[in-house]
Amino acid sequence: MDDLRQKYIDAIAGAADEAALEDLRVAALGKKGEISLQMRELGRMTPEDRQVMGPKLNALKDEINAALAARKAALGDAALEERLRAEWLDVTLPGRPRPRGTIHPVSQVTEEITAIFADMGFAVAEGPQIESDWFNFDALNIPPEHPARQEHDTFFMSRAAGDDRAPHVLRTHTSPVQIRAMQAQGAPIRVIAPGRVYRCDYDQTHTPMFHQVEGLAIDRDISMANLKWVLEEFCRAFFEVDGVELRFRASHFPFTEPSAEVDIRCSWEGGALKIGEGNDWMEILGSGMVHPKVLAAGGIDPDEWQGFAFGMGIDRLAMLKYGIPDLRAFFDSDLRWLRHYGFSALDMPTLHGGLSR
Ligand code: 2NM
Repeated sequence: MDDLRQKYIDAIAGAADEAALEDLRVAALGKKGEISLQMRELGRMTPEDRQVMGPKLNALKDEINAALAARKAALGDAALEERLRAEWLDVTLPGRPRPRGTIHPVSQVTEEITAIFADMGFAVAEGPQIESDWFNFDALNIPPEHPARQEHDTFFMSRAAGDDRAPHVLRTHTSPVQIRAMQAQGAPIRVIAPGRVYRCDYDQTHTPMFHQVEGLAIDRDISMANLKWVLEEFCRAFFEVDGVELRFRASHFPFTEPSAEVDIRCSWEGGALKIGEGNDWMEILGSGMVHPKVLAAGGIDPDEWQGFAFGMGIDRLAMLKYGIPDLRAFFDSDLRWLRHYGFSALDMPTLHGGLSR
């Protein structure tokens, strides 16, 4: 019995894995196991021998079961230790390098403007950058002989000789998008149209491609008062200043009547622009009540509906808000400029989060 005991205790202590342990359990305690066979012998013993051997065999069986369980636990611990050693990770190491691209100020400001107007119920409308001259001019009350048609420094699409399709241009403003939106949705309507526009002009303050956002709100009883409130709300939210003050100056656009240019109160002390204080005024946008002919071109009955429209330059708004001095650098694709003025890709503008954080 001592030999039997020693044999199994040693074998269990040396078992390399759970499978070896199971083999030992079967060899000792299985149906035909050595200890099981011995226990079956008990029946043939004298009562005196059985009294001695019975408890000894039971104790041996318990001891081997306990040794099996202990070895199994030890093997499990060793396996866990090995995994902990192999899968060790220094969580204080720097993270993976982030993508190094940044959001261009024009994209950031477009998102900010969109969030502000979305909050006031304006949807975003889009349209083609190559437009027929009807959508870009005629529909906006700019007939062929109108001087504004020359002032727009239009890029004309070239046409092969004999091509008699309608002349097309690179859109000089996003107003044609508003015409298309009116035609598609009818009244009432509330949309903004942000996007690229093109004019053949290049100097300190002009690039041949730039960005504009225009807004349009049409209903049965919309007035200049609604226009003023919407623009004040916009400026308050965009410049993140409570005390904005706007000044409406009578002006002229072919597509609005009456028309107003809008100035914002500001100061330029020490070369730094401050919005909402000081004694200077800076022009920031154009606006007015949509001309009846423009409503008609959009398929909307001017006897039943009226509304306001406005337009502003996104690039200039980005320069003003983020203190970017040179417009032309916007489109140079200079990585150092983009890293300096760009925004984090994960920092999306929201009204509740503060637009520019
Ligand atoms: C401006 C100024 C005034 C304008 C007009 C329209 C349309 F298509 F609805 F008639 N959209 N935007 C508008 C009005 C644009 O930009 C300086």
